[in-house]
Amino acid sequence: RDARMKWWRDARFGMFVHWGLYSGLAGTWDGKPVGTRGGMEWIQQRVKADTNAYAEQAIPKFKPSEIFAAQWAKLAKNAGCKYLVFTTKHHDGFGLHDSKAGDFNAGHVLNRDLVREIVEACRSEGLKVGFYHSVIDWHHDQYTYAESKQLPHPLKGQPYPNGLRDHAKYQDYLHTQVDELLSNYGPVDVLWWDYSSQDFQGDEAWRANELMQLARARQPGIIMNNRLFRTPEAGWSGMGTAGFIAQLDSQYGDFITPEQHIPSTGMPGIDWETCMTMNTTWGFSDHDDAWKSDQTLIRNLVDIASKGGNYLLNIGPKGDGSIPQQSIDALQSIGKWMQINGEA
Ligand code: JFZ
Repeated sequence: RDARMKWWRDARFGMFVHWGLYSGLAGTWDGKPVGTRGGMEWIQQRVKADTNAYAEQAIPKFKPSEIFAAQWAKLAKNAGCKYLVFTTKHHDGFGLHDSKAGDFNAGHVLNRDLVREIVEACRSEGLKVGFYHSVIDWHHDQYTYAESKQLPHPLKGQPYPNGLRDHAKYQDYLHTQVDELLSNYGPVDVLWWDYSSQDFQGDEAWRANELMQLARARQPGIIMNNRLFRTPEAGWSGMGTAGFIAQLDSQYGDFITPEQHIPSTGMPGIDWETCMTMNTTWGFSDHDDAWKSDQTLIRNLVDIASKGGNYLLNIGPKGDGSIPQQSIDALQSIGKWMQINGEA
């Protein structure tokens, strides 16, 4: 484990990217702002849309340019990031790759493999590359959500449209897509799982042990975060960052991922990476103007690095893949600071 963690322990700074169908909606539904704060990658849940209504509004607004991936990778590189983790699939279930297992993905909808485009762009800038992958899926018609035990879902509590569901079918689909992602794109450095709930987690929810074994078999050097399980041993205790405890049995992942939160004393002996937004949303919103200052972002980086953690700083590109100007400016400022003060 030390061998596979080495590059990551030295990295200190990575770019997180939330980008998918929600990005084109930009926090607007039926022509109206859904709010000005909070995660707009959850817009489907916020407006309680079923997957068809969601896809109908979102797909026409998701129009990746030809050069978006090169732009991300260059910005990350110049900011001093050593790795880039992006959403291969978020909770809405829309995949960025070209999957043989289903048709709700960029391959079928746009005739493009956006995962390949992003991986190639990262490689050509010398960045390590990570796949965020949501085990929650609001699209798949066998994903089970109605019982109280289940994770958030826009239609939670309502009867299933198709009668009873068979969650095992969803698990098979999840495993197949993870297999595709780890088999068809060369080396993948990080698998960033998201996420289990207290009541619905691990083996019961995702056949998680098998999933982790699959990942290690396909990618012997891969490292994974701790969100596929949710137990004290996996470094969780309760919902939210306040409940994070500095404990991780490595069978549950290689590193801990507190969110929007820097443990005050670090976590001695534990590998940790805090992920943060630059405003208050992960996915792009036209309505969130709560941008953090350059000074705050740089202080976070210094604070985290001094406590032995990694900073995974998020951008939420727009539907065409372009990066909000505020994020470009901030990352360029960080890059200048890194040139003067960072290690090579
Ligand atoms: C999850 C996602 O729901 C969110 O959209 C974003 O992708 C973020 C990086 O990850 O958010 C979570 C997941 C788990 C907790 C909090 C936020 N948790 O249990 O503390």
